[in-house]
Amino acid sequence: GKIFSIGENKDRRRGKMGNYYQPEIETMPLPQLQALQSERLVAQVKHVYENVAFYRDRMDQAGVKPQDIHGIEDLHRLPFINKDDLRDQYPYGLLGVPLSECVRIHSTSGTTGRRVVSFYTQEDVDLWDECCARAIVAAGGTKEDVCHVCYGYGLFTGGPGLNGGSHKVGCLTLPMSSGNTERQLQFMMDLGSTIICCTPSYAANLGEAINERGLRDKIKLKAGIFGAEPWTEEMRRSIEESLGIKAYDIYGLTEISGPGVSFECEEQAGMHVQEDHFIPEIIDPETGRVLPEGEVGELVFTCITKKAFPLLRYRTRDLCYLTRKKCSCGRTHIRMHKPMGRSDDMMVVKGINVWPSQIEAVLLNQGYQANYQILVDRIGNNDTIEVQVELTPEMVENPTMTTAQREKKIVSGLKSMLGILVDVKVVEPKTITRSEGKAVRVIDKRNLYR
Ligand code: DLL
Repeated sequence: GKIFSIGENKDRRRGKMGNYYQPEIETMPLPQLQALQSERLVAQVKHVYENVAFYRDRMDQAGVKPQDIHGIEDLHRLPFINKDDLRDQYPYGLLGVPLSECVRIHSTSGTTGRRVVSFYTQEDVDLWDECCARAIVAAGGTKEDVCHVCYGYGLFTGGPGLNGGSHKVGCLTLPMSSGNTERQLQFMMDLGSTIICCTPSYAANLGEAINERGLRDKIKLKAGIFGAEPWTEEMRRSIEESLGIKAYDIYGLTEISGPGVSFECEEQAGMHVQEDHFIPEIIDPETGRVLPEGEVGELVFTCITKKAFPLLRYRTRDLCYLTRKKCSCGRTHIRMHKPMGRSDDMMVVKGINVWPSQIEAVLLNQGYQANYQILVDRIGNNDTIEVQVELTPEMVENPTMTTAQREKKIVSGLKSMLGILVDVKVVEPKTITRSEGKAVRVIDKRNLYR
């Protein structure tokens, strides 16, 4: 089918109900949206079967032919693909079009160290930019805005994705890339940046730098679009407060295009998945069974419009749940809860599953900022886990507790969250390395011996 209004943004509207970039798609009634998905899925399955030997083999093995797929109700019949398949097919094995049709690659070393390279046709780039434009408009962006992009530019998708979206919206785009905080602040003040796009950990660092320098009233920021790593509601509140903005979550992954696979609206209650391009499913990571709405499991995506790197039923390893509950923003697209962590970010410490986000929630609830690190090791047969967290400057100025009291309080908070005893060390401000892109929260020395 025809891909809706590529590059057209004349239909952009700021309604009472919300801000849409493409209202007729973003608020499309569900039956119509599902009919569109079905039509696109059928075409996509045919496309990959005809053009990608890998899929043809997999589908033949699974005994499914393109003509067996009549619509989204048949999606579950298709085989999954996972990160290992991407690695095995590196670099060209999953290409859906001749290389001469591709105009760009992006890549990620991935949290697990495996390289993933994804390819884009010009049309794929346009669709992706459009996805990012929807996210920017949902965060209140218009052509009057100055959009300060300090996600990394280069192979990482963050910078180029939000940059493309910002152009489509018509914002004045500042392609800052990451790092060099002094320069970020200078441009932010001189050019009056109103929207900032970066990782939440870098946003927290910028907030800290701005407040330390007393620049808060020289900054015009009103909204931030933060993603690429897990972050908690506690961290959202702390960033909103320190930068004086509304902070929106955005999700995506290189394999499925980049940022903008889903994004938050003004309700800040889960991210709308751009269902006209990506069909999400939640599965039981053990059995592969599709789970009903509302249950937590592994997020799986099927790309129904992308042509160069058309992944079907790709297992992301991200854990979350989906909801079709009506959203007051007026969007009809399904919402995903922010990933609580990846199944491969989960640490098993002393036999207990531990996600960094659980630890972060405890720390921020006790008034710390997200300057922490988790050190895991194994001594003999015993796992050790230590959390180091910085005192905030206010805690140093007005000490209400001794360090020992602080540590004891965190230990007990972590005990009730995780059920295990964690060593805690409260350290001086500025002792933990600041991140400019994705923060490194966990140092697991046990992995060094694998
Ligand atoms: O991080 C794309 C991106 C750039 C998203 C900028 C948002 C903003 P990758 O480097 O391939 O791509 O990493 C993808 O990061 O599978 C999640 O585990 C994690 N992730 C991305 N966004 C979020 C988020 C980009 N909002 C991996 N919350 C994904 C939690 C996220 N985790």
